[in-house]
Amino acid sequence: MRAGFATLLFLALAACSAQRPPLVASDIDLRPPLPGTQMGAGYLTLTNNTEDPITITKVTSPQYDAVQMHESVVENGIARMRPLDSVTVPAHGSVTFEPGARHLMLMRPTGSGAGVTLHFLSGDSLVLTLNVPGKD
Ligand SMILES: [Cu+2]
Repeated sequence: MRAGFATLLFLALAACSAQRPPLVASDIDLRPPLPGTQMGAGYLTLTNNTEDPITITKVTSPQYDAVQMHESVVENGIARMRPLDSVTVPAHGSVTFEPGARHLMLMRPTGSGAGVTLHFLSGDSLVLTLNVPGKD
């Protein structure tokens, strides 16, 4: 009985992941740092295909020393950015990173490779890896 349940669960997960990955990125627009600067930005939409919210707590990239999730806010008429500790993609919902709002900050390029790889983590779990080819 126990083995039967485990097998069934495995098949269900396999079928699910084959058709629809849990987290999907679209409208990806990465803007590398301009010459002479150390900060680029990244914009994209994350869509959650699962029944549960997915909370992104960290983003890493081999091509950057640090990647931060930021939010642009206007305080006393001055536009500022503040780091976000986490971003939650609701169950069957989407979250957008776009200019003037929530965005990714690509900080200090390491100079490795033409494209950019981004790893999205939820705690210790890797929930999405994106390989974005370089533009030329
Ligand atoms: Cu920023």
